[in-house]
Formats: sequence, structure tokens, C-alpha cells
Amino acid sequence: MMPSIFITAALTTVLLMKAFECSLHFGTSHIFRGLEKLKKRQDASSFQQHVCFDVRQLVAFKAQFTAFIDKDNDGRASFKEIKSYLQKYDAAVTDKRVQDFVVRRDTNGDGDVDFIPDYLSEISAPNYSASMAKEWFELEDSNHDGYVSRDELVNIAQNIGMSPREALETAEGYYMIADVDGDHRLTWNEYVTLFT
Ligand SMILES: [Ca+2]
Ligand SMILES: [Ca+2]
Ligand SMILES: [Ca+2]
Ligand SMILES: [Ca+2]
Repeated sequence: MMPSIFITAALTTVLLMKAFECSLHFGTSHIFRGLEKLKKRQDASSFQQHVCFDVRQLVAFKAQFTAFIDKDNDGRASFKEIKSYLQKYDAAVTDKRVQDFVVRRDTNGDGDVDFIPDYLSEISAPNYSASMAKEWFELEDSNHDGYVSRDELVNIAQNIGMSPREALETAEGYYMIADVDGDHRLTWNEYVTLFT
């Protein structure tokens, strides 16, 4: 069932009334968020133009949702589509992890991550809980050695569509600021500080 046009309009209004930092898609949730924050520091005035959703941004989010996740363009990300997206983080991602990822976001309980409301709810949330941070930590630790390394981040960032330069800038300029002991990888305790 497609979301009703009334729901769409109501949601758009709600979103327009709220000022949020924008993230581009799930990967963002975190990794693109890093890029945005980096840009913010580099150019506060240009970031200013992106702090709330407008209709043009909603259209852009939908286009990105389709391009990156909703490959069959039916307005919802199925288990299979989410799995294929998360494989960009971890090629060996388990079905259990994919299922948990879907359930956490499936606010209307239909088994899919719908563009509306599930996906927009996620990208409009400015804060992340410790359990959400843990989920991204485990996904970004592609080789499961207990650390999110700079190289893993660069690789993931490129897998989800950043240029090599953006990927490196994001890993170095955002994530590695949390690398207190300077070993080019983040422990959980280092990583979680990025979410607070
Ligand atoms: Ca789909
Ligand atoms: Ca859903
Ligand atoms: Ca690792
Ligand atoms: Ca470290």
C-alpha cells in the first residue's frame, strides 16, 4: 500500500517546521554525517543552507533512497535491499544483523523500511543512542577485530559513493579526531564519543 498523499503532505509540513542537521542516507547516519560536520567546520555559511529540510531536499532524499537502497523503486527498502546496502559495510553481514537493522527502523511494523515514515524518521533524528552507535560500530568494523580503522572507513565511504578525497577527509577529519591514542583505529570507547 502506498502512503496516502495526505500523510505525505502532513509529514512534509512537520519536517519543514523542524531544523535538523541533514544526513543523506543510512550510511550517513553516520559516515555522511561526518562529512557534513567536516564541511560545517570548513564553511559555516554554506552549511547554514542545509540545516533544515525543504521540499527540494526531500526530493533529493528520495532520489538517494532509490539510488542507494530502494533498487526496485517501490518506495520501501525490503530485507533484501537493506542486506545489499549493508554489504557495502560488511561483505559478510549476517541475516540476523540485517533483520535487527530493519526492525529497529520499521516504525509502522510492515516489515520494510519505508521511505515514509521509517526512513525520513531516521535521517531527521539528530541524536543517536548508544545502541544505535553500537550498531554502526559493528557494521563499520568490517573485519570484526574490535576496532573501526581508518582504512575500513575509507573503504566503506567509497563503497557508498564518496569520492576517494571525500572518503579520506571524512575518515581523517571527522572520525580520527576521536582517535585519542593515535593508532589510526577506534576502540568502542573512542568511537562512541562521536555520537555524543
Ligand atoms: Ca524496494
Ligand atoms: Ca515499515
Ligand atoms: Ca576493524
Ligand atoms: Ca585509537
